[in-house]
Amino acid sequence: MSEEFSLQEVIDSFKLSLSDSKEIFMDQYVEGWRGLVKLLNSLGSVFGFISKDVVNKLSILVSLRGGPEGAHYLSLQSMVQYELQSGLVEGGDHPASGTRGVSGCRTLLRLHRALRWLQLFLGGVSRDEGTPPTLCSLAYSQSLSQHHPWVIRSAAGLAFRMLPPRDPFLRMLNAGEPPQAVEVLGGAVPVLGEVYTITEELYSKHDLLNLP
Ligand code: 1PX
Repeated sequence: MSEEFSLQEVIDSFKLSLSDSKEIFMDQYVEGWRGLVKLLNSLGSVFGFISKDVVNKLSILVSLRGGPEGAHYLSLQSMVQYELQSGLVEGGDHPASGTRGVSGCRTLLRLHRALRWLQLFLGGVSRDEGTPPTLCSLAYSQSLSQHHPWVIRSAAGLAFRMLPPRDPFLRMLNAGEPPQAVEVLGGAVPVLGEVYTITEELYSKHDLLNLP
């Protein structure tokens, strides 16, 4: 994977994360997020606190996947089953993989909620319903913000105002000129939507949507 952000690479990773039987593979899911971090990093230092949080969550998932229990973290479905059976969902210690007090399920839940934000935001941009700062803040208020305390909400609000206008934003996606980038974006939304819906159903079925 190149150092530069590519929207197509992100879409491909999330697409590849879906198996034929609609399981979601962890490695490709993390890869998709790694791609998004590249864009966050290129947006400037006001987005640093967001990127740091995502990187931190990805490294927890990568440690669990690379640890002795790694086989259980092959997919989101196998992770949920394993952590439920082992009493780890609320946050267990995994000394061998170096993670303590956190679970894969609660860590991934934070990214899952953010994926809803992304789906709403990119949907709005692709339909040209407003400028990136406006759409970003609208999508945030319809999703993630309910899970964040005031201090995070206000820092996020400040960062959103620093987002570039539509055309420069579309060019940052590295998916061609703005009209082509819009087309690629339109293709991204259903893929993110499918990953989101499958995860939402999985978490809801096991009553994991409010993990602390
Ligand atoms: C195709 C281009 C799309 C743009 C890509 C940008 C991807 C950004 C993804 C943002 C992910 C945010 C993850 C937040 C996870 C979270 O909720 N963490 C909080 C709770 O964690 P805890 O472990 O304590 O329970 C944590 O407190 C969060 C801190 C960071 C602030 C999160 C603000 C989220 C704003 C989302 C919008 C990002 C703006 C990007 C603009 C393009």
